[in-house]
Amino acid sequence: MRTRILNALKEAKSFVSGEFLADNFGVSRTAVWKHIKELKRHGYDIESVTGNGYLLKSSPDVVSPEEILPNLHTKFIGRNIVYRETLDSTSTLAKKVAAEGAPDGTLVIAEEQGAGRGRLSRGWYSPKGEGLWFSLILRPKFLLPADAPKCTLVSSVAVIRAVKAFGLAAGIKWPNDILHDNRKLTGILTEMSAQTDGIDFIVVGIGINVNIAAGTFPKDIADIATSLRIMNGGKKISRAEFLANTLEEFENLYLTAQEKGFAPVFDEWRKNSATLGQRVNVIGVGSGETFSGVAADIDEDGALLVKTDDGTRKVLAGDVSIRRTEDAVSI
Ligand code: BTX
Repeated sequence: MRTRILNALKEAKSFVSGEFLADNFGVSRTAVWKHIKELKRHGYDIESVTGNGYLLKSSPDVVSPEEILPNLHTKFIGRNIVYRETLDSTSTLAKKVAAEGAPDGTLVIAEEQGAGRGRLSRGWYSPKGEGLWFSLILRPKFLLPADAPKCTLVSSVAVIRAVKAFGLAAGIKWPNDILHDNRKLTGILTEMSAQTDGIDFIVVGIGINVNIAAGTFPKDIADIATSLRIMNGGKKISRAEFLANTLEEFENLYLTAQEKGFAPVFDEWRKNSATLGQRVNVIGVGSGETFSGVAADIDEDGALLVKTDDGTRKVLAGDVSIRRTEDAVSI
């Protein structure tokens, strides 16, 4: 009800009477007033004038369902939203609610994460209100457990499309980073719960540095991180709009993969790759084995094909850390 009242105020762009809202939504004027009070408590600046009603003057910069849903035109991605102001990790909560039966496409999103997770127990810096820190729950009947890493590639193409829609540019570093000027803009963490006979659910966790200002990243990542705001000459970008764009692109790509297979998605991935054609060092996690070669292509599994002096080696996501040989720092 609160969302519907808010939408009515947003659409009107002028005063709306309490009586009109009450009649329209079949509730009492006192109930309307209570919802307005609640919206004000959440940071909406609403003017109330006796005889005129309510006027929405400004909305807070939040990624609550009230702000996301009016912008979002998807069939199932993000239609069910779990929103928190603060969380340890959206992926940790997503796995919990997925195990409890949350529907396909559920979005778990937070304004800030206290313990955002990267791969291999690394951390992910997730300051309040300055980025998009979210996880999607997927229940793909058309995929086998071995296909799960392909969702990382789908996600990176979705983010690239959204970046382009805002007039900016970035490239994909295999398997899970979006870079601009060789600095990390986005990280993607794909996790799965599966049985021998199929996938129970996949959680794709995506962290996008949206409005983090130049010079404010913590020291340890100051030289390797960037944000859309920095790329946009210091101008802020609407997180709710960027999210809606990313989710719509994700759904389009996911449905394409379901109907036609991953080939068209992988072709777009190749066109936006910052890895292909580069000389890379591959570092086996656990095994510690290291080799170098030229990143030649990705195959039909989304694995990276690296040409070495001894032939072509197939590199699977999750097993390796990969660096351009000329990179001075590890990212
Ligand atoms: P990764 O292991 O490839 O990258 C982690 C590394 O990236 C860190 O060790 C650090 O060097 C660097 N880093 C940390 N925070 C940032 C940042 N904000 N911007 C740029 N570089 C950074 C990448 O793992 C996968 C990250 C997924 C994060 C999302 S957020 C929503 C969801 N919830 C959750 O806990 N994780 C995912």
